[in-house]
Amino acid sequence: MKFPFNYAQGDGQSFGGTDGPRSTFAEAAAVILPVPLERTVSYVPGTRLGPCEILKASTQLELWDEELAIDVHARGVCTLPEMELPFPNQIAALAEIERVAAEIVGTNKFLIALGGEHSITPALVAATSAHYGDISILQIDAHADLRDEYLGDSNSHACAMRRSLEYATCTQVGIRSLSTEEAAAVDDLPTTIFYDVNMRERRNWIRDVVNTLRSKVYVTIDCDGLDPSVMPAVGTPEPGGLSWRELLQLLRATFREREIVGCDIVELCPIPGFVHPNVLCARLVYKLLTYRFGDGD
Ligand SMILES: [Mn+2]
Repeated sequence: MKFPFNYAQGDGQSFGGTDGPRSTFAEAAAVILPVPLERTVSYVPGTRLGPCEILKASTQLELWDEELAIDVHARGVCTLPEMELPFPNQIAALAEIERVAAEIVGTNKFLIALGGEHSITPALVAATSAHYGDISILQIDAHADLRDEYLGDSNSHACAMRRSLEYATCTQVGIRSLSTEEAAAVDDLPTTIFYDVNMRERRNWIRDVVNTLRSKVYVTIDCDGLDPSVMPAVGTPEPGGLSWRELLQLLRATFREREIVGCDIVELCPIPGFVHPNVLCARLVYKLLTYRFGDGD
């Protein structure tokens, strides 16, 4: 993809479809970037189809948000074409993602990236921290993703947060899968983990999560952080996890108390003919936009 984008209305799939108001890149307050990277998947493949299916599902959404009583599309939402990532290796692909993200974040627009596998997150965090300085990451995920290397690859999806910690501190929520080596390394890393097994024992766990975060926050949502009975379309499912309502409560509290400077939704692995997970992700994009622009902004 070249920058500046030659984005004319009618190109590509747009969030919310063609019925709602659409913005050019220059007009938009929020930019949706589809990043269909799939290189290091270790179990069920298909996450490269995630961005396309989320955008398709988004055409079925009403534009009105009843929770905050707002239609956030009026603030300007621009959907960029899917990134083309025909690179010979993962490092080159990630460099291109970081370059494009830096161009978007550099305009102070609110970036929502749609994966693709979780390995895209370090590139997005690198671009965001380069522009905004000290940031925290809020990660919702089943997996710690703190391996220094996985199957000989330090840029694997299983290393996504370990690489991201090179740019930001992290708070990890809903974690219920990590290796013995990761568990041993946690205390020496700049991360705070809220394990799914016991995080709800804290009286006000959502407030406790928010209190760990710096004033500027990047949010990365791995779909498998949700309960797989709510979100079955993931490549590496784990029992347990957040409910839809818990996820929204956590996000709304974080957006109210902190400045959210970028987000990604990753690891949707669409199941052919089974649309509810795609619709969930589309609604999640809409909620991120609504909480960013509709709640006391
Ligand atoms: Mn995960």
